[in-house]
Amino acid sequence: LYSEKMKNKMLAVPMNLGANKAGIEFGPEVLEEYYPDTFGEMTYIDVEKQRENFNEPNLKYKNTILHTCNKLAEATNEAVRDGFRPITIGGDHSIALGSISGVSLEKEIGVIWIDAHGDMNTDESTISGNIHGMPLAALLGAGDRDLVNCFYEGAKIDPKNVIILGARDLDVKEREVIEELGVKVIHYDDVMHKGLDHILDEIKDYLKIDNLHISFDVDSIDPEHAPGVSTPVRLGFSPEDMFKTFKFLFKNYSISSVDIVEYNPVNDKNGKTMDFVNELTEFVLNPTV
Ligand code: HAR
Ligand code: MN
Ligand code: MN
Ligand code: MN
Repeated sequence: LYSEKMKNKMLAVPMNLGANKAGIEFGPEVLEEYYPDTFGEMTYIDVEKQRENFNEPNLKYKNTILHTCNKLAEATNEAVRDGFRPITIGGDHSIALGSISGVSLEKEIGVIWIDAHGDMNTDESTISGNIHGMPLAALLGAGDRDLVNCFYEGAKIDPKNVIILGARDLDVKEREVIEELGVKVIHYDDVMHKGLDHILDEIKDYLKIDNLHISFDVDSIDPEHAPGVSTPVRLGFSPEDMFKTFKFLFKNYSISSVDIVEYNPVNDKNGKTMDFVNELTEFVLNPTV
């Protein structure tokens, strides 16, 4: 069951509005240009600009982001119904609101959110107003009603089936949201102190669900190895650690769907982030466990 081969459906979302910073929108096309064998078959979700409400400075570009997430949700939903594993290439992390909503309508899923950040802000706790800091909270039913009701009404996932892995930059009020909802966080500190093997055992003991969505933010990796992101945070996983983690996840869970987000080619150095994203995507497309 767990290492079962699935057909993949590659989706690309060239959007930066959730990060409100230039560069991330070029991710998919740069990957496609340099690695056509891996990224040549992506279906692009267009980002159609919607009229925005500038009285909502805590929800920047909400309407366009929601419009895009709804289209993405339709695409991941259809992929799952047709027996495919949707792989979404971002784009900023707000798109996970769409990818996960589409999958969760078809099957009950857990989520492992691999990120330097928690993405657990609401429109009330946010400092930046950037929606890429909010998708996980919205998926759990917290925050702005329109975000929470993306694709279909209400929460999409249960906090007991969620782990944030590798956090090392959480906002003060964001921590309160995490606590209120009861989401398990494995801080990067814990990974350093306990070692990755111990952490993987901990994940296995905690996440008792068959179907798992992996939402992978490239900024979870140490910026020494992956500088091509919009919001780098010092320290973080090595590429080797991440391959080990992905192997573990594919071995122990039925991976319903994957996001790979926040790659920003403008900040990359010698293409090393791009090379890493390519290698990781190759593994996801053809996992060997
Ligand atoms: N927590 C900060 C905020 O809400 C920074 C969020 C940065 N998010 C990402 N995605 N890069 O993880 O604005
Ligand atoms: Mn439209
Ligand atoms: Mn993120
Ligand atoms: Mn992040």
